[in-house]
Amino acid sequence: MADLTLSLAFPSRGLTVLWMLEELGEPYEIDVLDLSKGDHKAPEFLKKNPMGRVPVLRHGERFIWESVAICTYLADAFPDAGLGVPVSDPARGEYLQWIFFGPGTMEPAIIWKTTGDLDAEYQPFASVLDVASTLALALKDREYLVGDRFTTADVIVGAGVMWGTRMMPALPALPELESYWQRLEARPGWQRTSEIFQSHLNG
Ligand SMILES: N[C@@H](CCC(=O)N[C@@H](CS)C(=O)NCC(=O)O)C(=O)O
Repeated sequence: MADLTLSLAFPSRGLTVLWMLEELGEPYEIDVLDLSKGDHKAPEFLKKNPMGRVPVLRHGERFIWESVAICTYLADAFPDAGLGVPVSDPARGEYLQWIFFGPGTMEPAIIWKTTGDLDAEYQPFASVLDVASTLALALKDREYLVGDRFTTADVIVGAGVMWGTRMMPALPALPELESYWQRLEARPGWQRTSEIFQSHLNG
C-alpha cells in the first residue's frame, strides 16, 4: 500500500488535492466515495474526518482533512517536489497569502455570487469583480502567483479559477485569468488529473 491515500468523490474539492498529488509525483492511491450513498457519513469514514466531508488524505497512519491544508501539508512534507516556499524564504508570506486567498476570499466570493444576496447592506465577502481584478493585476507581468515558478498557491488559486470560470461560472473571465488557466491546464499534472476525473465521471 502506498503511504498516501486520498479519499474523495467525483466531483468534489478532492479534485484540487488530486491535482496536487499528480504534481507532487509521489505514489498514492485513491479511495472513491459515493456521496449519494452516504459513504462519507459511515462510522469508519467519520473516524478519518468527523466532519463527514471529502477530501481526506491518509499519510501513513495520520489523516488530514480540509483540501487546502492537505495541499499545503504535502508541499511541506515533500520539499524535493519544489511546490512549496520554505519558511526561511522572504516569499513565504506572499505564498501563504495566495494559499489563504483561495478558500478564504475567492471561494466565498464565487459561492456568494452564485447563491447569495448581493444586495445585502453588509458585504461579508469580497466581490467576484474584486477577486478577478486583483488576480489579473497579480498575473499581469508574470506566469505564476509567487516568483517565477509554479507552486502550491497556483494549484489552489488555479483550481479556484477553473471552478469559478468553468464549473460554477461566477468570476469575470478576464483575459489574464483565461491565459493563466490555459497555462495551468496545459501542465501534464493537470492533464492526468483531468483524465482521472473524466474516467470517474463517465464510469
Ligand atoms: N473546506 C472543506 C470543504 C469540504 C466539503 O464540504 N466537501 C464537500 C464536497 S466538495 C462534501 O464533502 N460534501 C458532503 C455532502 O455534500 O454531504 C475542504 O476544502 O476540504
